[in-house]
Amino acid sequence: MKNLNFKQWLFISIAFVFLVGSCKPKNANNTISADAALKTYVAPGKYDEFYNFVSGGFSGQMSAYGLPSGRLLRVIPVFSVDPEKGYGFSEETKPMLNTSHGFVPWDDLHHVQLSKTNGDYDGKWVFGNANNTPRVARIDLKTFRTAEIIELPNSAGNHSSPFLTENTEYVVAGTRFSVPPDDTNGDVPINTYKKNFKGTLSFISVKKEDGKMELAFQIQCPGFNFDLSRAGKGVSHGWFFFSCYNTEQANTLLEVNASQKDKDFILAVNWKKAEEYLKAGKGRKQSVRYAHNTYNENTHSATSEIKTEVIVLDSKELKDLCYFIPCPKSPHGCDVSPTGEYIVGSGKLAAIIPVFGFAKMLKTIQAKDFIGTFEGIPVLKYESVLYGEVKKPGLGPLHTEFDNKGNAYTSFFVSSEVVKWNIKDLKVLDRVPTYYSVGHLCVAGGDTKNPNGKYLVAYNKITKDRYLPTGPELSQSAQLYDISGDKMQLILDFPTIGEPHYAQIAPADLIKNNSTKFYKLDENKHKYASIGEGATKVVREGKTVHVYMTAIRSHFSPDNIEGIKMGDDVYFHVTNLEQDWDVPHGFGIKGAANAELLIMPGETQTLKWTPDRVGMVPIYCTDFCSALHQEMQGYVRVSPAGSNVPLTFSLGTNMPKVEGEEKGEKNEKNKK
Ligand code: K7E
Ligand code: CUA
Repeated sequence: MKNLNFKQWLFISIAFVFLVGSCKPKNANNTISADAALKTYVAPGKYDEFYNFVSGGFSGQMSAYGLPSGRLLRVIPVFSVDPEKGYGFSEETKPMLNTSHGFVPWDDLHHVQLSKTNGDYDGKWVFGNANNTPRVARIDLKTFRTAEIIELPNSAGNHSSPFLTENTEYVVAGTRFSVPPDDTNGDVPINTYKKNFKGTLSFISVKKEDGKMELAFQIQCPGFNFDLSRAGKGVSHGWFFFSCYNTEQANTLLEVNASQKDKDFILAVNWKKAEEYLKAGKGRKQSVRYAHNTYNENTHSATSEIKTEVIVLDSKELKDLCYFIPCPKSPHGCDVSPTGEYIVGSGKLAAIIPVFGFAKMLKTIQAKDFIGTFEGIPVLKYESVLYGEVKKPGLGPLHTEFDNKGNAYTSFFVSSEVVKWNIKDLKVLDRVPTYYSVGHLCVAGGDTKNPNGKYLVAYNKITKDRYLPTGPELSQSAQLYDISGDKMQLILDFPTIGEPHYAQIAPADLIKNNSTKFYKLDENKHKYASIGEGATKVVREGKTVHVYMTAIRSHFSPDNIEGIKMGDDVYFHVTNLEQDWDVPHGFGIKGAANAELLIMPGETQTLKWTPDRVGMVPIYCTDFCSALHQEMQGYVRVSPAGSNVPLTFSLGTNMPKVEGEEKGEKNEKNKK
């Protein structure tokens, strides 16, 4: 079959929408065989075999599921505020969402990447990208918490991210939108795209010991849309591959104008060469502004730093750094086989899947077998780099992953299926429908050097008729397939949070035993921590009041506070004194323009509250922590601005007056 032109493609797409709209695939309800339930059944009290880390899309978060059960284990707040956990609401976590634009409470997380050593998952961290305000986050798998977020200058729409090299040397991030560089005047006509807009690839280095990220360098490229990327591995270690679309460089109606060319590009980047250029001082120092936010587990606080410089390498001037491989047609996924020998391009509008050979690419470069240059970058001859094409695979290929038996699995959005094919002979071996319109898929260990195989999950964009109706918006969903045999077998549907894009599956054994159980109180270096109830107090500094508070089953200390006045800003610094697994206490205060705190054992978190009226304000623990959880409460008295009610605080001593006792109020701090 020849490549479809745009009109043909449009016709097929429309025909498809009609089909899906009017009838569902045959046997949609009968595709589950009788043994599926056994294959996904994880008995109560038993652990799943795998963790599945799933992007939350427009929820901005990441979630962790157990496989094969499909049970949701945790939603990890990353780029969006989460009132459930106080993320982005507590004073300690607000700096995590700081950017050069100020506090940004939301983002769009598309891709997850587990850290790797020697090309296999090492269970230390999982990275996620922010697609809106370009950022990369690192989540610590000891705590399942976001530990670091770095913003990316010269970027807009951080889509081809956060893909990483086989030893997590770098996390890369290619900009989806090309834009005028940050140090130029961006106030230019939009139709000067070709002249003024640039694409930027960011290389973030990751420190082996603690995962600390630094923006090592950027490569300035022609103004395209960079879509996805993968690092080379094994034989191709040292290279990175990025899919590019809109090589037409259109700035309007991309739907049509960026679908003109028969072939777009995969950009091959020699990052070892980039390191040489960097060492040789070939980079240009550019003034920029970006935030770098880090969470410190000892102070239980995040800090945000604005950085002002980045080193940029120019792809036009620096030879042997970048090469273009022509790829049909508007490529989306760009995936590298376990050995690193093959690079699979997936043209959204293509009717074949091109598979490129890494060795052939090197030969083509050596022989200077170019068909020209694009903005100074050599364009390699398609036929010379091509290993072969998968013929008639399906419609709208998006993403490919690999198993441990030499097979590849590609998702097809338009024809709504997963297709299994052999990497060596490129023969299609099996196909199964998805319900419906699959985006990403993932295989257990599917982007490593040694995939686990066994399971494949398809992440679907449309779930019409798969679940009970829930109003106009239906859940997005995942479908689990057993791929251990010759034929793929659908064994489970499970709904997901937000919109799942990419996900990864790692063996539970890699991660589960490293889990932090609680924070040690004697390592708590929070400035406002109260280590023990004896350390609790309330301190006024002008119009700011600091409440040093503790929580332990089942009371706060103090739980009676008087002398707060209108015009005060009150900071409740709550330290959870528990030293046991899974005993959080919560903290809520009536009328606070804020969320609760959810404080883990040994941790201190701060809720800022500005009283808005005179009167009595209750506080309470929001997490059912003991039989007397409902008793875990207290009162804060708010008086008028000029009032002379003294600042007092107590626990257990502020009892009603007995008749005959001296007049006047008396509050005493409870000394323990
Ligand atoms: Cu959903 Cu990776 Cu943003 Cu493809 S992307 S589907
Ligand atoms: Cu502490 Cu409920």
